[in-house]
Amino acid sequence: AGRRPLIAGNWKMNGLKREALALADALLAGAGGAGGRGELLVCPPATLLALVGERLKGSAIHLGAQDCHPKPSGAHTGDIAAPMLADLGCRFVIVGHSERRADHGESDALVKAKAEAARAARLIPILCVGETLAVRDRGDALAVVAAQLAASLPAGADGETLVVAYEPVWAIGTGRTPTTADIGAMHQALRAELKRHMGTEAERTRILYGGSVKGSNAAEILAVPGVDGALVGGASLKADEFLAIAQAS
Ligand code: G2H
Repeated sequence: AGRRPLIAGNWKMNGLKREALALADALLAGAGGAGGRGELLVCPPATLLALVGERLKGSAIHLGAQDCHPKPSGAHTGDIAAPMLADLGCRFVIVGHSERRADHGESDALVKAKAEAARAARLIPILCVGETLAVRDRGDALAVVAAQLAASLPAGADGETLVVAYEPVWAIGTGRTPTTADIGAMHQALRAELKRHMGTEAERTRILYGGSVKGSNAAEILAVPGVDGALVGGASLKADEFLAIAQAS
């Protein structure tokens, strides 16, 4: 329904200043000629946001962060608040990535609070959901992921102020991807769940796929009905791979 694809690079905990600038420069050099309909976004680690943000300023490549705290400020040593990210020029912030849910025990309730904090700071949360292999093998993936979405959805969001990312945990960094039929079925289930909460705004909300997306499988994945872009980890660290994914959008 006219949703512009979003191709988002999640750099995770990778990169020092030099290589980050080299990657940003290579993306800037290639982005113009890359083709594809997609909007481009990179999410460097927090330490690189200011530097990469400066370099990308005025370009068509958006800046995003990988996490935020649910509170706008306060005594939370080591954490980073959403207004601080907005202040650096971020437009987006990933929340609820499975690595944070696993490494830091983040619950749906916390993820929801983070997504609401992001929206309050005028950032667009990229809300990640996805099932484990055990859940997939049990045949419960659609129901479990829809419930996860319902429990972590920020209040009041519309299609412009929310992005959802479906990332099956067993496909992350493993080189394994679900079948296109499974991806399509999940995206359909997630949009139906969004409809229950957001009504017609669900049709305007982008739902990305993430998990081992690379240049060679991007066209097939991005062609699945209901897939409105990709959240790319490993392949986003190589400019030519990321640009190839953008080209396929
Ligand atoms: C899933 C994805 C990016 P990768 O975590 O969020 O990573 O593309 O390396 O599987």
